[in-house]
Amino acid sequence: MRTTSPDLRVDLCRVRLPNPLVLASGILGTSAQLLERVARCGAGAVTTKSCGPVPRTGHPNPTVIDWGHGLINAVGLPNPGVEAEVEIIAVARELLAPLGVPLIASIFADTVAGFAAVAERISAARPDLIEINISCPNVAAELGRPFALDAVSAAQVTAAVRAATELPIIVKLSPNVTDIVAIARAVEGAGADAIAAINTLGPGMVIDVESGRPILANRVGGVSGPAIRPIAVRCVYDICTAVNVPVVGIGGVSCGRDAVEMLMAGATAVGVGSAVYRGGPEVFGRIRDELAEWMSAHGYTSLSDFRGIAHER
Ligand code: RRO
Repeated sequence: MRTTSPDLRVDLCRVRLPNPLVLASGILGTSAQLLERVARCGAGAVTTKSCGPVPRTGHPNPTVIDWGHGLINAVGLPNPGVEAEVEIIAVARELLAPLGVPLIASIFADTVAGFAAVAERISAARPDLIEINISCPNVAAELGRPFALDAVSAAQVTAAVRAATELPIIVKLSPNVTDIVAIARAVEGAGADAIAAINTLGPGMVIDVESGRPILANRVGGVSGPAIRPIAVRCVYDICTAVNVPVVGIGGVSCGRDAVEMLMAGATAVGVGSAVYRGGPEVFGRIRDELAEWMSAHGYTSLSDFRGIAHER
């Protein structure tokens, strides 16, 4: 008997994704051609590396290491600045359109007004969605405390960006807080169309025991990969109980089973980041196929058949 393959399509803020797997910001999102490559490998949407008002070099090397159970990074927001990013997005749009893979432009700034200005400028390049990165853990010394660490400032940034663009906005939250639900509620109230959770955990530190020195030049960095997945799943689960906007679940997803878990926690889409660093962009096709196989084996024909079922009692 022939069985039809499950329908992996999903709508995120009225933007259609061919499957729920999203390239997380910060991995391979630095050029239009890399974004296209990831899309061709099977991603359902791709996110650019976060871009700010002016060019930044980022931190000195080493900036990323694989510590055995995931990554630790202090890349330090290197980016070409919003004017150059507009050009990258314009080319990426052309390359991605025939593939039907939407583009998410990730932005940051060090002030509320800066976020609004970058959002307004980036909107002219017409990405499908804008991700507001208020949660980078690696630049507090230069840019100040992340806005994601308290509900009032997270809401201020969200409201300012809301007023600056008509594009759908996704606010990326930090796990490094005592009450992520309060922050999720605040950004929803301020006009977020979706929430991405989570950014990296920490900061953490890895020391080279032969030299006795921290390995990252920045000494500390954000921890990602399989070790943080249970924290990400808990954050997504808790946020989904509290808000009505869709959630992009990010954190340690590296196989179809992990994507299923995020969806069961209530995520509408699933970010993949560190797994791409280890396995290359081909991980998207693998995770997508594993997700489809799992659904077939369990008799599910669409993602909504099991999204959020971990909440059922
Ligand atoms: O560039 C970085 O160091 C960085 C960013 Br913008 C972020 O959002 N999360 C992270 O772990 N690293």
